[in-house]
Amino acid sequence: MSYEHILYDSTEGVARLTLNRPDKLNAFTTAMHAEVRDALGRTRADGSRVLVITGAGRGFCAGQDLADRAVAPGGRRVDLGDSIEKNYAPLILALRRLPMPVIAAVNGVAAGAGANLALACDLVIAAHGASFIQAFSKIGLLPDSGGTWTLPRLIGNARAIGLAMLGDKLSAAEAAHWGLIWRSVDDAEFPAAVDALAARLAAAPTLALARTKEAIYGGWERSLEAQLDVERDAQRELGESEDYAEGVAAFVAKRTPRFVGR
Ligand code: LHQ
Repeated sequence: MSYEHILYDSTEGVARLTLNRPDKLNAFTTAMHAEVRDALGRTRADGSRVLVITGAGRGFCAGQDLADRAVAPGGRRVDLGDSIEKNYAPLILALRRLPMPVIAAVNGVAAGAGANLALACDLVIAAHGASFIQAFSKIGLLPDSGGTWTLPRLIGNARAIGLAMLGDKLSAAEAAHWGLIWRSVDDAEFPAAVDALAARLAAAPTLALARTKEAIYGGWERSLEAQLDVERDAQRELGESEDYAEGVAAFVAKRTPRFVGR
């Protein structure tokens, strides 16, 4: 499949998916969803060990393209649930299930489903000039793409409800201060900071990171007792991995480990 609305490449273990409709602040159309789905399907086969999602131009993603025929009412009834079922929900679940870390490199405004796409990623790094807007209430909708699940878990009900009901812009710095995202960095340092983070994760023990994200996200649904069992089982598996053997050997030899991701 060739891409019209995104860019995708993978080099040295780093897959980079760029939403590429800059004139529309990279708002999602049905066609763009199909391309993103296809690209996500490539990441494992092409040997990627980390995925970076970012936006072309001055925005990260303005959420659903409100002019797309699939969702624009214009006097007719539209089934928004259909678009969520076919496009947004599978996208969010695919990111959570990807057995590698996913970085949202938020270069500019992230609004509506664009904000919640970023928040579904494992690490969110944003440029100071970027912002997050739960734009849904402005058009009579509720936060989707996992927003009602993710927001309270990250920042608590009080702030989640404030953001969701008011739809105000939250700066990247404030988002980092609230614990909504991992880090906010100076605009000038942003590209290098993203590259450094991606390179570091691409050289990390990928299988251990995959089990870490599974355990942390899944833990919200479990008791402590059940979670301890999950940790035991995962540790048993990881204890047999090449990366564990390498990690211990490198520690004992006082050298830098060379992880292969298995
Ligand atoms: C856009 C969009 C956009 C189309 C900017 N669509 N063109 C799920 C399932 C089904 C249906 C419904 O929704 C969902 C999930 C959702 O995501 S709902 C929420 C959808 N998103 C929004 O409501 C955000 C709408 N955008 C904005 O509020 C502003 O554009 C923000 C605050 C993001 C940025 O404002 P500015 O920096 O002032 O830029 P702008 O408004 O001038 O936008 C630049 C261009 O991008 C402009 O096009 P034009 O041809 O006039 O230059 C906008 O129309 C276009 N654009 N967002 N979502």
